[in-house]
Amino acid sequence: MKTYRKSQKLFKQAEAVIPGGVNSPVRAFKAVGGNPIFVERAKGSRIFDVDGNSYIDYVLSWGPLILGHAHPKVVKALKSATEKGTSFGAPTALEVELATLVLKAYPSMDKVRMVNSGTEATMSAIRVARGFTKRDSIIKFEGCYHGHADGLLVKAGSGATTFGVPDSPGVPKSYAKNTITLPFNDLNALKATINKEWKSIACVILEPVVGNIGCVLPKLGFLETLRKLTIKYGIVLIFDEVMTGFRVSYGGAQEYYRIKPDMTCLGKVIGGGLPVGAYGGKKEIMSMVSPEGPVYQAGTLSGNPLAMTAGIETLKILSVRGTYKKLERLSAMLGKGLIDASKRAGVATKFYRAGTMFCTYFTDKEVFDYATAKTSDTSKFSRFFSGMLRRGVNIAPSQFEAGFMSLAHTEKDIEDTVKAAYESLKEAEK
Ligand code: KE4
Repeated sequence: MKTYRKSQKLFKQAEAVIPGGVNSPVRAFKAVGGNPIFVERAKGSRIFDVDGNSYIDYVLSWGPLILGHAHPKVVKALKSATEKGTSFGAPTALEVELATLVLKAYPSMDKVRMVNSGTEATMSAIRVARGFTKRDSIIKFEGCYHGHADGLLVKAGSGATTFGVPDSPGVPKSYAKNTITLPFNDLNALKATINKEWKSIACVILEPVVGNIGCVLPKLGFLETLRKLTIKYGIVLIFDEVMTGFRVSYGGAQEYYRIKPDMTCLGKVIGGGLPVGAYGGKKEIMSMVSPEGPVYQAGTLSGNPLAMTAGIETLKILSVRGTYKKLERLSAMLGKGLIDASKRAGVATKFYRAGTMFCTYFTDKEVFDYATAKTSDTSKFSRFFSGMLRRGVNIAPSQFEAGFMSLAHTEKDIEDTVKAAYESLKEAEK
């Protein structure tokens, strides 16, 4: 029987010194109830909590650890990099090496700038798009999360094509009014909005596969039409591939769906578990970025040698022939097993997957946007989550998050996961 005494004690201490006891809200288990486990260490496909419990991990730090935790080659490279100094605030060859690897994988980009988080990447990309087009409005889609910059914490105003309203206290109405929020996969709303507002629209930003409401796939023709419309009206198309990058495929969703965006945001995997974000695009757009151009963006630790080292080692391993074939085989095996477990347990679920990211929704409806994702039975999901945790499987503590596969997961891990899922599904159904 698992005990969580040390985690519970630590959580009490954490709540006294950190807001909500965590440094990022989703970690607090608010969506599923109970207290978070505190992790002591991780290796391969597993994490180990401070009470000595171990879990097969499908959160993988919300995506970055696609090689699995503490990959020996990444650890070795980081150790030697640390001995040479941790940050210089001056250019290094490592930044050139990672930028070159990223541009090779994402040919839609001519140049890329390293930052320290996905939030910085999207915030900066939007600023550059506004500077390039001299327009102020942006379009985003309901349920897409692009980090916590003010102008992105916005929900749809009343009526699909009116400007947004703040989705968090502290965001001035004046910031939100430039953000139009539309339903994902809704081509009618998109066409109506762009036809009406194109003169003021600098960019459309989206997660090409929406990982922040679980795993929502673009409908056939949605991305293609979006690409055509944005070209027609001179609107910058930004693919936020912070999560889908190197996850949906090595070249991200843009490779998988064969769409060339004007700008791309990356993060997570390219840092190999260290803080990195990146934004890039066509040279005529990126030439706007200071000091080459007038749009200002900066960062003390941008491109720091440790994060670059972890990213380079990670991409080198990912670029080895056959890697994504193995990732696809493992991900497909898990998907098939989870779908089968739901059928055997007699629980209505919908499973979606794009490469190595996936989600099981507790609904019998097809999920293609925020509204349909919200038809999920979140209390049933919470019971499922607790059952999986008790059985040694760590999944995201929210129905509206994606799960992730790593190269370190084994067939035995997946068999054990499916077994735990079957038992947890039956339990959740009661
Ligand atoms: P960060 O600022 O958290 O590095 O990246 C923001 C971001 C931007 N774009 C996409 C598509 C993202 O998924 C994210 C962050 N993802 C969440 C997971 N849903 C991070 C987890 C968290 O907030 O703790």
